Amino acid sequence: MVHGGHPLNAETPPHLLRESFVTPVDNFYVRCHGNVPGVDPGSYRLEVSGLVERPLRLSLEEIKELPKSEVTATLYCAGNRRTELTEVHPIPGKVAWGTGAAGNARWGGVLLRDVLEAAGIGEGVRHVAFTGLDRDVESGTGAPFGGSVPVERAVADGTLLAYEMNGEPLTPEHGFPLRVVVGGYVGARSVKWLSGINLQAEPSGNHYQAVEYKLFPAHVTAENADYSEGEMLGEIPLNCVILTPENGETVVPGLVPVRGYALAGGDRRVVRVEVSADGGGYWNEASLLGDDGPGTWRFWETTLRLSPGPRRILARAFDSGGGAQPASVWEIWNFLGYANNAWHGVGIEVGG
Ligand SMILES: Nc1nc2c(c(=O)[nH]1)N[C@H]1C(S)=C(S)[C@@H](COP(=O)(O)O)O[C@H]1N2
Ligand SMILES: [Mo]
Repeated sequence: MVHGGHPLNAETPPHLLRESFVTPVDNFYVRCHGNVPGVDPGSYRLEVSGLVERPLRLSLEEIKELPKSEVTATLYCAGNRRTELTEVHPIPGKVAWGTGAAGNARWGGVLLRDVLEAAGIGEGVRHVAFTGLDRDVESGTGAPFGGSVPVERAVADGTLLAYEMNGEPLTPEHGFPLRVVVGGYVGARSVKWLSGINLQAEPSGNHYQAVEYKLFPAHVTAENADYSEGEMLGEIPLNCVILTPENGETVVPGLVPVRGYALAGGDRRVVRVEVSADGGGYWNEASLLGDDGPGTWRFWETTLRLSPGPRRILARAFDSGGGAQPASVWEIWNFLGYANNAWHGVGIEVGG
């Protein structure tokens, strides 16, 4: 489902997303703020600079000589489920994501930690900033996309410089030849077409760290926002989505399978998913399938016995930190439309 050709933005329809735990590259959502740069792998260089003992300028070959790691990690766009937030108040000028700006892949590459250690992490380093090779269209600045993560997350096991996605070289849309993958963090920090890594005391000053991808309280609007305020998004908020049945679907009365994904942020894990067919009065515990650890979504399923009539099915998750989700979008509306993790609902018709 394409939201725009330039910049290229597309999401995965719900039933396709639920087909496989590892999302095929062809079905994987794409989120771009500018062009898709064509990068020549031969002349490509990655610069590592800032508060380091030895600045580095690495070719792709030199990067591939470092020990290879493989990580399963879910990319999750902070704007996923924005459309549901517009029920409270319109969010003009922003991509109208449904539930498919998320995908799970097997990433191959090198640990960011290994590259940072080769450069030598200098004194006073608090943040690791990434810059891409694209030219931004959305903000009108024409500057490359960028963002940062705290140094503790940069050296964690789930943070990779990836050159492979599901066993193949990255495709142009997903960041060829090299991208960052930060498990447990919003997708915006997983910078594609990576050109530079800078070690610094402060978070990145890039538009997409310092201005966008920030969370504001409900009383702040586009007109009165002070963009130096607001909380920079980092760890993915706990979330749970029903993928089948889909909104508006008609199902046969009797036993109806309900399936979806759930995802926790940081190092937390999804420990329980509950599904309700009566507006949240009674909750059935769903079965959680598989567990690839933090940073990776969990698929879940349950079966509800449904009699004819219109029904609204709700789902919610709980994480290993005791975290739970807000019941309604009214509790979390924000004018940029990020981090919607209210209980997810689909309206279906039981009958036929
Ligand atoms: N250089 C660059 N990196 C980027 C972006 C971008 O526009 N430019 N978009 C970010 C956002 S907001 C998300 S959600 C993910 C999406 O990754 P994908 O397109 O591979 O699914 O990439 C991130 N990395
Ligand atoms: Mo995103």
